[in-house]
Amino acid sequence: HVDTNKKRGVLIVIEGLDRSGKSTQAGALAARLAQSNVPAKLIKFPDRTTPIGKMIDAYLRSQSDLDDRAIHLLFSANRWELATSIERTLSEGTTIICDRYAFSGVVYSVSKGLPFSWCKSPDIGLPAPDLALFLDVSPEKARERGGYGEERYEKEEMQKRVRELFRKFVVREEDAEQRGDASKDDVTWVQIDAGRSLEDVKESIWREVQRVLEDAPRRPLRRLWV
Ligand code: NYM
Ligand code: MG
Repeated sequence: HVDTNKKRGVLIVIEGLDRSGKSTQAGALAARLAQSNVPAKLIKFPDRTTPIGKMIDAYLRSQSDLDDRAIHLLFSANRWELATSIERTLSEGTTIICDRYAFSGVVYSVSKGLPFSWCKSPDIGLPAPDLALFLDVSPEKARERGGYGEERYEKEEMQKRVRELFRKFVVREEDAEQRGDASKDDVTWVQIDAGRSLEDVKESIWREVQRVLEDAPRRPLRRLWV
């Protein structure tokens, strides 16, 4: 007997620049969901623990060099190797908070000069997030927070390009929504001003999450960019 009343979990993606406070906020959100008795699991991409993840890690720390397309496909493969487990977890009723997802995949690679649609294609069909939060922070704020780290991409010029591209994702989706465009990506984006205090950012995120926890379980899980 299948319990058709059992609510599925919700897929929440948190995206943003390096230094935007994503990981802190993702952790805080997981804790808050647990306190509220919502079963939740925190995951992050890249998942550096798998064999593919280890290749990505070596690349990011400049211990290896890879063609831009090759590393792009590895980032995507790293998501696909976890896609089945994500779907299973959601169908068991556990909500997933995902620190970076396919949107990071696209914007970082497009920032290096690869074509937008080429970058999207390997991630077509992944479980689509019910909510994508873009934690927006200015390069100035990131600098105040101690600047970027030592990894590849953690340079101000690159981060500026990445920021503009993330914003395009958000705006494009909002526009499609308003036009009632059927070809829209079916991803609900919310931009969060992550330059504010930790507490303020936490509250904004919590408001959005409560809303999606109400609505999303009634809809089937969607596929990304199909
Ligand atoms: N990154 C992350 C990509 O270039 N493509 C991807 O698909 C993903 C998921 O990896 N600078 C980049 C963005 C980051 C870097 O991520 C490592 P993190 O969240 O700093 O560990
Ligand atoms: Mg980083």
